[in-house]
Amino acid sequence: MTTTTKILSGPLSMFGAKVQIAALEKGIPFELTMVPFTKDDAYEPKHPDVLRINPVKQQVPVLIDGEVGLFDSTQIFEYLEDRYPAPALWPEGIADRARARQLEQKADEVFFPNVIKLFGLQHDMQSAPAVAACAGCARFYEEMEGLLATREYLAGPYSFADIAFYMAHVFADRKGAGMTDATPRLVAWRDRVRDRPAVHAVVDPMMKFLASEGRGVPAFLQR
Ligand SMILES: N[C@@H](CCC(=O)N[C@@H](CS)C(=O)NCC(=O)O)C(=O)O
Repeated sequence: MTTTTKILSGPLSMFGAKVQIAALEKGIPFELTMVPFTKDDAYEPKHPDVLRINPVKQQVPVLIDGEVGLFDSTQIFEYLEDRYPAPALWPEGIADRARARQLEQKADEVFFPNVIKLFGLQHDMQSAPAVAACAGCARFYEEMEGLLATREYLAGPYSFADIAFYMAHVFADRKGAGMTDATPRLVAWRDRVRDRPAVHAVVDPMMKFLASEGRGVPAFLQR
């Protein structure tokens, strides 16, 4: 018996978008459920599948594939790569894979925490913590610019690391810490990733949702 793969995400979930993009890149048919999302950006009421599979954190994304139920976008990436190896989204070779995984983790855990700080500082972007968070993003952009001196994508071939950092930086841009002309290779990378059909298929509806609510859409995503 074949079962349908299910992904639970949210209309503005950057972690959910990572998983959706990866599944599309791998050509995995899936059923998408957008969990309830209130006007004040709360994920309420919690979807029963989210409560069942992620009872403590109660967060999306959640993936259900037959007997497997998982939460956390990075954990889901690992499962998708094992379960659907082609096309590969980790590079070949132990060292390159380790570097790619580290980059994916840094996008979520080193870069994105700056963006989370900016969420609460939009009213005072001149404050010391907001300036520090923007500087943290700029430093990270410089580091990624350095990597792109010798390769087209962050870890060599297009990978989960690109998906993670692309989505994180879309939210950074929304919150006032987008990339600039100071990192031209990174800007070109951004446009290459943006133009992938799987990325469009996920990010376009997200931007439409933002626009429908009168919220800002990053300039590089306005058409
Ligand atoms: N580390 C998790 C983070 C997931 C996360 O922060 N999800 C947010 C949406 S982007 C969420 O569900 N928030 C609702 C809540 O915390 O109640 C991942 O990579 O999936």
